[in-house]
Amino acid sequence: MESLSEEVSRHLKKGERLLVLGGDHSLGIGSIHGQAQAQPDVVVVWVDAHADLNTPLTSSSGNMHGMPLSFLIHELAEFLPPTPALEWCKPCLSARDVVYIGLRDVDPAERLFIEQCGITAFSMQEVDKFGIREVVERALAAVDPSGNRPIHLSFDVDAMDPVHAAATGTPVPGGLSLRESFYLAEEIAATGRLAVLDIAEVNPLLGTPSEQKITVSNAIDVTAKFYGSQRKGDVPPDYVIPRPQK
Ligand SMILES: [Mn+2]
Repeated sequence: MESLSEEVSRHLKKGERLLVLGGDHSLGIGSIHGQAQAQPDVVVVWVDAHADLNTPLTSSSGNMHGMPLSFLIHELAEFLPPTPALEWCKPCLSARDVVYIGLRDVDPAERLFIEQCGITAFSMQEVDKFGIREVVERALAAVDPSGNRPIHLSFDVDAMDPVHAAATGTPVPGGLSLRESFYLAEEIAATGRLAVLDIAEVNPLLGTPSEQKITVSNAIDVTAKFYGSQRKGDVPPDYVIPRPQK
């Protein structure tokens, strides 16, 4: 995790953009920490069914993949016990630099942290209420009203409905449709400020062969949208329409 942080930081300092493939969502610790070292003004859009905001003390499962953001947000530092494996990781985000989209399975402590620290959160309830267009607009306005900060987009495939992404460790019904996921990705791409993208929790060992295929294929398609592929059609820069010979 520490080496991931160093790698992300090193590549960003060279002016590169990064795609970090998971693996479980604890990769967000290294990925975001690394970006914050290179780009201290980073904002984080966390797209997930889960808030991943438990501390080792509030987690009922003890799974590190349910905790990554708790190690990164200053406001939670007082709730964290010493964690030997993560001694290198110092909080690097303010609660107001983080926004959630897609939540629908949030533990009590996580809900309280969200409320008390003032993290902007759009659960599936808000997606239903406002529509994905307004949610994306509000989410970006919340963390980056002036529209000039580098974006870290952390995409857990379980944000999508299990119909579209069943091959994942903790699927939760009632998630983002494929079209909502595409729209979100297209809008983030359109900002031109996506510096690091995490794609987490694709697990091709889970589910039926058909579910595995669908999950991987959808994860690839959503990833392409984050990098500028559009549903209205793409034209490669060197493409020329063939004409008949005269
Ligand atoms: Mn999740």
